[in-house]
Amino acid sequence: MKFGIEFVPSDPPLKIAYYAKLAEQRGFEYVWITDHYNNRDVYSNLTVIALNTNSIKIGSGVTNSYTRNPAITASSIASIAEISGGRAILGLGPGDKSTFDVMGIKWGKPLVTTKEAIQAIRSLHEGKKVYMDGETIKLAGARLAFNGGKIPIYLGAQGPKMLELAGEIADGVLVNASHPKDFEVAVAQIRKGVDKVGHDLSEIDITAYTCFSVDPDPVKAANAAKVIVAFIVAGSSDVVLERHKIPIEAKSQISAAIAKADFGALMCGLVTSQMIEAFAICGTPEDCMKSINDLEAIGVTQIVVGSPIGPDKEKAIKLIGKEIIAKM
Ligand code: F42
Repeated sequence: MKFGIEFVPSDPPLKIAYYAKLAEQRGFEYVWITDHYNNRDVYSNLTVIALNTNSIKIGSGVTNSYTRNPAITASSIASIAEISGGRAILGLGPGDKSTFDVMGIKWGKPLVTTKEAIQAIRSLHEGKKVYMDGETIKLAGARLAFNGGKIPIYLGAQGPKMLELAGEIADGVLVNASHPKDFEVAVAQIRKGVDKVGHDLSEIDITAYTCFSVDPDPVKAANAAKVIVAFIVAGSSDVVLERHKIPIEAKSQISAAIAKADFGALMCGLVTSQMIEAFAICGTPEDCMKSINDLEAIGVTQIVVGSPIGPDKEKAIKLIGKEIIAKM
């Protein structure tokens, strides 16, 4: 099992770089930075991390091809590859619709758009002059003037078609889920894509992009996870909630509490232990280790430790290094 760590750049870049360096020292192999317009810029963060680390691989986790033209993305991530000495990974997904709405960006054909963007970016990284008259992506002779080398592309995917596409064309897939039940479904879909193109499942890095909260005190770990789990429940499809036997009406109750910023209600009852079990890897290092082993048995090859990481980020990174990564 490989370990990655996700940071949301709601903290200043130098603080994130400090955590990334700590993670590198504690055995993490990947650091992923999220991309939303309302947080600090993903590529600025990746640059600062590249300059403050030596070996950890650094990726956008994930950018999209609506807010950034694929030619710009090809150039940005190739710049990170150059700055980091070849450690860059491009994580690309269809994007977060709610952030597009407020920017006035129309979210059309996410599957086709993402597929065409990956094809365009790969061709640009191969040094080609790209003419593309796709359904949604149009390039008329774009070419990069420098060489970023071969950069792995990971697809952020949850839906069945997107997971299948990942199996067909991506080097890795970042699945926003933490529970074996979700990965049973996801791996079957990824396998369909892999089979379609005659590849082997082992060629794709199946990554669990988890909500993770670890602490020697399991109650503290659970409390730290509650608000994140609330957002996951609010954003989950009915199919996913049913899979985990979570009442569908809980979604609207939690969404209403989030809309009113009623965090007291989330902390004291609305977010249940059943929800935390379904949507987070949470508890003591031993509890987390058990969940990780269960995911590995289903085919997960990378665990991304995502928000909140733990009640105290720095302590949690050290704890994961010592009690989980070193013991795997
Ligand atoms: N989104 C961000 O904006 N920023 C991030 O930092 C971020 C991180 C992240 C990390 C991991 C991860 O898994 C997702 C992450 N996301 C992030 C969210 C990501 O960008 C997507 O919003 C999320 O993965 C949801 O995508 P999805 O796989 O559910 O795909 C959606 C688009 C979907 O509906 N998929 C359907 C499916 O079955 O997979 C396919 C829909 C379809 O076929 N559409 C047709 C098409 O061509 O696109 C068109 C149909 C029509 O009628 O027009």
